[in-house]
Amino acid sequence: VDMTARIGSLTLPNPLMTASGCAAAGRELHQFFDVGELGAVVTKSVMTAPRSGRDTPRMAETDSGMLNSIGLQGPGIDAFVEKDLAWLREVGARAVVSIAGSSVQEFRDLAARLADEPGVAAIEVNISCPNVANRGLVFACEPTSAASVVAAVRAVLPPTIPLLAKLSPDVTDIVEIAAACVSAGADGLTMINTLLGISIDVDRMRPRLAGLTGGLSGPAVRPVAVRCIWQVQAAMLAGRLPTVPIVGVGGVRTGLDALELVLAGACAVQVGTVAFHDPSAPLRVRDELAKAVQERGFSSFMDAVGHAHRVL
Ligand code: RRO
Repeated sequence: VDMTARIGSLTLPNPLMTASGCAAAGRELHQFFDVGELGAVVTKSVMTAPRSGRDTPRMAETDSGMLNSIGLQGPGIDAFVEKDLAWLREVGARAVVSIAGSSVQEFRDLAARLADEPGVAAIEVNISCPNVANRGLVFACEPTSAASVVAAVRAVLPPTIPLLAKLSPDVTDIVEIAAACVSAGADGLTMINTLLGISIDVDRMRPRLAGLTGGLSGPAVRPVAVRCIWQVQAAMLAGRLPTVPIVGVGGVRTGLDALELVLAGACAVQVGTVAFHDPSAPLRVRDELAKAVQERGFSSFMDAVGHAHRVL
């Protein structure tokens, strides 16, 4: 079965990617498998300056998923370019670089810096981090804010670098946000970031995370991801916004989980939380998805994308 995935001008050997944040630049995973085998490695969102992130504890396991309030810890763009991007090039991985800014100007500067660097397969603008100090900085929660980031980044990137906008599930109307991003020049949409949550330790009778709220990931959010992908794909099919590729992410642990996102409309799938206890999961999911697609009679992966919307 032909597993080639197309995201605008970008052609990938397969649709499996890491999810941003779950494996930094992929070094940890490379101990377990060759990250060059993936469709792409999506890097942890990088900001202009180095950051230590939020206070600990900032990870909490719950029986319905993982909560994190990392708060954009990272090396900053200079060290990222010098060390991480160079390493990804060395190992032959396709790099989708996730960027995060606390202003439109910061997003633009980050994109301008990356525009001239070799080895950037695509940019994912993270406008949906739930762990920013001020909810007003979650650009993906408001259509005009989302559009202003996307337009500013698109303006400084060459047309050869696709721009993905990563959306938040914590919005009233995901289609409205998606449409604003596409109108502003997004070449694709990544859905979804984590879902805002709180967990309380009933023994200590206090919140588990130092920062109180965190982003929920893992299997519990998969139906939310499927719903967001479904709604945006349905709106595209109905002509309510131009058709662009959707990259699906949310609680995928197996090939059949990935297939669910694909049938809803995703033409690539990111794997995150499961890799914390099964580091080779992204590659396993690739192989399981290939088998599942073939077993259902598709000769190419792209034929399965959005199949569940088809009228019989
Ligand atoms: O670093 C984080 O706390 C974080 C980010 Br940037 C994000 O986009 N999603 C998330 O769950 N955590």
